[in-house]
Amino acid sequence: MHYDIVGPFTHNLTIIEDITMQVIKIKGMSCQHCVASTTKALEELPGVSRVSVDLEAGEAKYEGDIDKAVVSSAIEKIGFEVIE
Ligand SMILES: [Cu+2]
Repeated sequence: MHYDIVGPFTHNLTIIEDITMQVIKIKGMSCQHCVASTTKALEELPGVSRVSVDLEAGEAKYEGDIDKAVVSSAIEKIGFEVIE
């Protein structure tokens, strides 16, 4: 019996990469200083990388498989709120 594992495996890797890119909505950011604090707080979390914060959208994107409660508390610690 022959199984072709190469095709499906490669395909799954692409899907996993999409899933690990997280988007959260943050309330309270009003200037570039807030963006910098938020970026720093997220980058300091273990396993988080490729952080990008959008001030106008009130959004942060990051890559990483981390409990959202940990992310929320890190954001709350610097004075903002994760609303989504
Ligand atoms: Cu600010």
